[in-house]
Amino acid sequence: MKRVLFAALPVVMFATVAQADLVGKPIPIGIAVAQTSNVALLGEEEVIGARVAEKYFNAHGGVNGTPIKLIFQDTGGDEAGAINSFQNLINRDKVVGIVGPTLSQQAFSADPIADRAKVPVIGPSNTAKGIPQIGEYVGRVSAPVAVVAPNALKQVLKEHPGIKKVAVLYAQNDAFNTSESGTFQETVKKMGLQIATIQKFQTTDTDFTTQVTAVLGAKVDLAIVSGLSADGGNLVKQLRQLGYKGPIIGGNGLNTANIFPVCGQYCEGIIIAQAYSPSADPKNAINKAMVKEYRDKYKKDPPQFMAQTFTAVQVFVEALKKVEGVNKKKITQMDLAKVRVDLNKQIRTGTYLTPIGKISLDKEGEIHQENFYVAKIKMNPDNKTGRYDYVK
Ligand code: 1QQ
Repeated sequence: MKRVLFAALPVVMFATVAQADLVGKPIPIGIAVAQTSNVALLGEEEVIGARVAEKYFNAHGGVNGTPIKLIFQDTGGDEAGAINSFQNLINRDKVVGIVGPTLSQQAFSADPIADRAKVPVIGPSNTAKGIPQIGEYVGRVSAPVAVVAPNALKQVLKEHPGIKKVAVLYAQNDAFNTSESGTFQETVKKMGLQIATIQKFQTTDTDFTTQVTAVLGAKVDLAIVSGLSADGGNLVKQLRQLGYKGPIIGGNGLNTANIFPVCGQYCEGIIIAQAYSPSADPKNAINKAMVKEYRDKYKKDPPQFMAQTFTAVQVFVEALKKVEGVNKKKITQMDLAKVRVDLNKQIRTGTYLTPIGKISLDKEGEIHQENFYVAKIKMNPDNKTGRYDYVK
């Protein structure tokens, strides 16, 4: 008799503690992106995307009537910051899932922690090869470089059919840039072009004289830069200042208006592939609503990282609804560990009509997306502001 009682006790206690995590509160979703450091140039737009999504979905009933609450953790730009943020969100804030981190470089360190804790992660901007393969609980809404980056090359060749020799430059201390440059190099070769020089740098570099001198010496017709915002912007600037006149393709790390003050007038004409276009589909109602909200506040079109982060929150909200449907129970009455496991499953079922178009996540957590675009930077006469003109 005694034995039975002792055996039953911990089970009862566990159930009570676990249920108290969610009961009576809005549903907590973690947002772990870079709000400080150089990487904040990229992460800033993700914070906005998340905030706009929270407002939008709560105004539309949240999760079958229960509001969501986003819990923000600043990861900074490095791995330690991302790990710390993930641990806080998982253990202290008891979130149902995490949107983040900003960089693939951070994801390779932080995502395994969520994976081990069985907490679903949706990467809003992790585009390196191998992200969904980190683990069962890791997915992304940011299409991989392998499908996005080649679009920029195709567009440039259309505009400059005479291109033969190419310079490839990349930040070798960053997982995404290494991955993206690999894709660029493969695509260049596949298109029958010649890689005349490969130049490496660090995301912390500010002086690119050595690399630029090599590019000029190689007499190339095209330069392809894979860097994060600040280093990439400075590299483009120095390429132009030292006399490079050909077209420049920038990678996803240059895909933010926050580089405009870095390269100034020299940003003009940089060509960047896009996984989002604000005006691609006039019938896309959720995109229209998101664009309107953003335009009203910021007086310009929303950028890709903003739209992707909105999309990540949307996937969580819709999958949470499906979890309630399957369990015939409110999320707030369910055990947190079960919510996390079921949520991860539901994320990978069905399709989502999002601002970036119709998408789905496969079993592995990889995004399947229908359309990609290419934009060219057009600077304003003040040389500090500008826009992304869609050319495809
Ligand atoms: C990655 C990226 C960055 C440019 C995101 C901001 O694509 O790290 O995967």
